[in-house]
Amino acid sequence: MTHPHWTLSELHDERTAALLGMGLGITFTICFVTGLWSHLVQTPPSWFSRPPRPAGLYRVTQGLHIATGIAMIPILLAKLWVVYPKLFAWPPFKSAAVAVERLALLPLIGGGLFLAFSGLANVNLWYPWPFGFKEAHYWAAWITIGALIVHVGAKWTVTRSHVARRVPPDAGSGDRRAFLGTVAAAVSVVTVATVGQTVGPLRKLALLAPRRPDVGPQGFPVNRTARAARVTVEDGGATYRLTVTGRVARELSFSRAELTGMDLHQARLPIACVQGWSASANWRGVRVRDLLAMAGAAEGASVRIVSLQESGAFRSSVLQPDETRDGDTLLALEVNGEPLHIDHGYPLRLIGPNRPGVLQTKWVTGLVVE
Ligand SMILES: Nc1nc2c(c(=O)[nH]1)N[C@H]1C(S)=C(S)[C@@H](COP(=O)(O)O)O[C@H]1N2
Ligand SMILES: [Mo]
Repeated sequence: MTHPHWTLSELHDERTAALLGMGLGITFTICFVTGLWSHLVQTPPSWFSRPPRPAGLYRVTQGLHIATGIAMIPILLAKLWVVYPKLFAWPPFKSAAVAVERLALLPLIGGGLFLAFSGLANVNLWYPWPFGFKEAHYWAAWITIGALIVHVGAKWTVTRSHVARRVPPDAGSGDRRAFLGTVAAAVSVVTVATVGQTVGPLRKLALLAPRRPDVGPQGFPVNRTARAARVTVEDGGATYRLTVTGRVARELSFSRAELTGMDLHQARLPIACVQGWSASANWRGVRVRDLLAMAGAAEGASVRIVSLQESGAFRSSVLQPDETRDGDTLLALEVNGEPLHIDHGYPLRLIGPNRPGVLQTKWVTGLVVE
């Protein structure tokens, strides 16, 4: 056992900062790319078509986004602790290059802390701010990566020589190892305690996950309950209808009993919530493409899915042509062999392959062909 006795002079050095910086650079890059992907699939521009396959892709990319985002927090705090004496070095600007490098630290540190804080708050469904989470988090990511590129450019040579060990290790290397070991241990602990929300065998260890993947009605979590969404199903569903309208040859309307009597299809698909938890289930329901064929809609149409929920961002979503064509894109009546619980979307919910959780619309009452 070494007794850590880190002193300012020994650890506030370039090598420690360089190694932590490498760790941050790698995790931030993974987090940034998976975040861009998430933004692209949630708000697809006209040139982009969300691929329905592989069915579990979004589950992996979003799981990585949340895992790397959380793993970064201890590394970021350690790095700030290591470099903070330098942040206040005087005079602030020795040359123009140093001035640019130091000015870029403001958006870098501010952006990094904002991303970590807003991301963690979102995972915990806590919105202590007046702006939209998605947009703010997205734009902060661009500002931060811009500042990061400037920073990496400025530090490249120094970092490389330390990582390649061209600079001989100094007297403080034992303490540094202990310090970095502690940071690595903290990263492992927070990672194991969060990835359990998407990696089944680790679920018992998901102590930091606000929603455990196996806890909730019918064995998986609920992000927004029917009560929170102010959805009620009157007369036990007797007056419920699903309508198919828009650009169709004939408009259709079904009761739940009529849907239950149709040709049903089963698929095992995950709900992969943007907030990092995911869970697979066996869904059974009507294929969207069968309903569209019955209504005489054009092949490969886009379809707006409308729910009984009257307000809120997730009350409606769009299926793109590749998704409506996919035979696993279902309006589910049952999950894991039982009729849907109202919090999972009874009387009817959308479930499709490789869609972010926010787009798996619950309490569906209408398909509008566009
Ligand atoms: N109408 C409606 N559908 C919705 C939502 C919502 O708020 N309203 N939440 C979405 C989100 S964010 C997720 S992760 C999934 C969760 O589905 P579950 O509650 O069955 O697990 O439903 C989605 N469908
Ligand atoms: Mo979600």
